[in-house]
Amino acid sequence: MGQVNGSLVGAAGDVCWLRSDIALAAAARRQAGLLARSICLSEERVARFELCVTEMATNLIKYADDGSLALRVVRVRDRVGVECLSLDSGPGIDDVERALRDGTSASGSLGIGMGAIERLADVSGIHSLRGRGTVVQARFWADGQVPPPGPADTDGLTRPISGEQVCGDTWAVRAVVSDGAEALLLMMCDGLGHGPLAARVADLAGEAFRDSRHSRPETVLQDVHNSLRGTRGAAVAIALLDPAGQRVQLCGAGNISALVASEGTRTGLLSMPGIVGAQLPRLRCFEAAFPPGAALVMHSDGLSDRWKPADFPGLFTQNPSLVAAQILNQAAVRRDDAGIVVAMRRQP
Ligand SMILES: [Mn+2]
Repeated sequence: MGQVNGSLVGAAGDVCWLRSDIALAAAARRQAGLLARSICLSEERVARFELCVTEMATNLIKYADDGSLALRVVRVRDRVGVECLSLDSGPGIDDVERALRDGTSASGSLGIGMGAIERLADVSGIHSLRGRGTVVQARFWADGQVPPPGPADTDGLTRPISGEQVCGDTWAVRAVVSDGAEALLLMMCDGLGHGPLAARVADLAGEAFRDSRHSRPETVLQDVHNSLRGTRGAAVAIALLDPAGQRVQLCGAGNISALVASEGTRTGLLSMPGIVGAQLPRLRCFEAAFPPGAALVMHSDGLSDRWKPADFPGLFTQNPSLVAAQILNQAAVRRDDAGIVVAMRRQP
């Protein structure tokens, strides 16, 4: 195996959030075209992405109480794609399987058009909680090829506090060598406050995380701390995920929530009180098992930590983008930036 330290697996990029209103479909279609052309999707596939996004926008306006679309460029290792996520607060779909078959949604619910999205997109998904809300995903890879799954699949999502364009929360994932085997390092960072100054802190943390030569969570956190000196500071947690050893180790300072969900159980991983960049406590690592089928979820205090995996039946078999989107959809508080990162170990 080659040297993989410093190889970025994924990171938060710009996310364009569009709230549901009568202009949504036109705005979303325009944004979809811009993003798809920015990664040089073929014109035929640009048109398909636009069609998907228009369908998702139309569904939101017609059938959802309230909702938004998140459009973004996604990068996983050296691959690039575009994605649209639809998040709404209800009423939800009674029968997702049935909704995937076109025209069978007799009640004229959100389900209409879901079959078309599934056929058009390279990767699609839907997760619905009756009365609480639905998330829908459509992803197009630049070359149309779905990348093979890694040792653990990761993804995240950020949303700025309403009224701001930039987000002070960020996440990133890096491949490292730990004990001779490939492992993953994940960072969740919440720059204090919000707006451009918090986003600047998030950018610096992202750079420090990417450039760190280390693979131990506490050493990487120390590197991030050194880079954030003189800024307003951040809450940061770093997790080392070792698929071969089936363990996750976490070191955090400040208010970042982290838990491992596995077969209905939930193991919390503690962060120390402190402010990264200003007041770093004596660092300690906490450890939990990470067996096949487990999911590691880390998020900022822009999401309530009262949610429980048991409240999300069927979610943890979905892909990490959809998992991140539904937890953010259900648990985010509107008065802060929201950020979440998820790692999932596939069942063999
Ligand atoms: Mn916060």
